[in-house]
Amino acid sequence: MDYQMLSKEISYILRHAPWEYELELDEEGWVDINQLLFSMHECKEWQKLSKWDLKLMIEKSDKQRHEILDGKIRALYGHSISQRIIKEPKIPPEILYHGTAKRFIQTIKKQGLLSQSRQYVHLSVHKDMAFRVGRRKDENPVVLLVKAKLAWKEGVSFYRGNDKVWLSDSIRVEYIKFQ
Ligand code: HQG
Repeated sequence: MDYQMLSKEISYILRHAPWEYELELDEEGWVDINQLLFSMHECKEWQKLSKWDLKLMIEKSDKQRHEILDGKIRALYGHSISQRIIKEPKIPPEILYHGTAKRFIQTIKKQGLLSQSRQYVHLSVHKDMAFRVGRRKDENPVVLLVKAKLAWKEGVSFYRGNDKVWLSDSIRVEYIKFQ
């Protein structure tokens, strides 16, 4: 089993297109594992897929992208579907980081950080991880520092994705340090 490929497909389904597998997410993004397997078994590629494969996929992954609980599975972040995934607001750490491409900086300086095609802005706890996120789009990415606690104190909502990824609503320029 190619667990990386499986992880990409599961992310695609749970973040972007559950309907392609005739699935519906509940308001927190959960889907029943048996229903997911039933739909995926229709595909030749995933005919032998089991719930153990889903568990192994999570264990082997370089990032904590999905979680399993009580027979259900969900993506922890990254959603772009129009149905808003409900997250519980949490108090963020003092500082969070956002890695991005140089070519976006001028616009970010005007508009702040926007969620773009996703439901939330994605922020990293660690600077080196933000750098790697930015590397997806630019060989020499820029890492922005976000004054998360201050933004939160002034009314911006933050949510936890996993241990290393935080989500937020739009971040205005006044809370961003362009280093
Ligand atoms: C940029 C991956 C212009 C923003 C990663 C980013 C992450 C603006 C891009 C997760 C802007 C959106 C999410 C503005 C923001 N003007 N550009 N005002 N505001 N942007 O992919 O944060 O491996 O939707 O800087 O590791 O890059 O898939 O978000 O470059 O954790 O699990 O708009 O996805 O995780 O890009 O990445 P994305 P992201 P996985």
